[in-house]
Amino acid sequence: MFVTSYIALGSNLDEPERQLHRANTTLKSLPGSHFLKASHFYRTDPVGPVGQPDYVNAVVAIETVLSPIALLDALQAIENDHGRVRSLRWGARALDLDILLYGNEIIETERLTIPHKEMLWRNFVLIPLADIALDITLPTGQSLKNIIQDINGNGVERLSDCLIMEK
Ligand code: ROI
Repeated sequence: MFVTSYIALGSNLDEPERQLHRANTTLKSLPGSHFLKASHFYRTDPVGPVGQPDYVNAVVAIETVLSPIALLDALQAIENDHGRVRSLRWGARALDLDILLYGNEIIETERLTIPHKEMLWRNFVLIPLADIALDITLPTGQSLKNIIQDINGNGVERLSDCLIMEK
């Protein structure tokens, strides 16, 4: 059975926009999955350690038969392929792929927390997510419309018309 999953993309190294375009291309051929939509790209102020380059962020929707762990493994393989070195926590990275939502599931294991822990207060995640999923309700019962009422767009600037809607 296909489950809809939302994945956040972020990069602040090695031509971030190119990293995200490449990641979208790779995600389109993810095994057992169909690519549904991609948000616009956004230039965003770095959250966390100071002195990092700006990020480019986006969110995509896929439908997949992969289990959450199989999806996580596939995304980590793509990150590694983009030369990400998992050294510094919260440090600069060529490509970060995070599972935000997996159907209506709530998952808390050592490797996975879904919905993604920080998504509710990161405008660099919520703003692109709202491009493609404004009408969703999270497994916690909160509607995205309600959540984004409380956030501001400071430090998040739309870059391009890179919105892809395939279905
Ligand atoms: N800051 C921004 N703006 N975008 C990100 O994707 C991002 N990712 C991270 C931390 C270091 C928290 N900061 C970020 O992992």
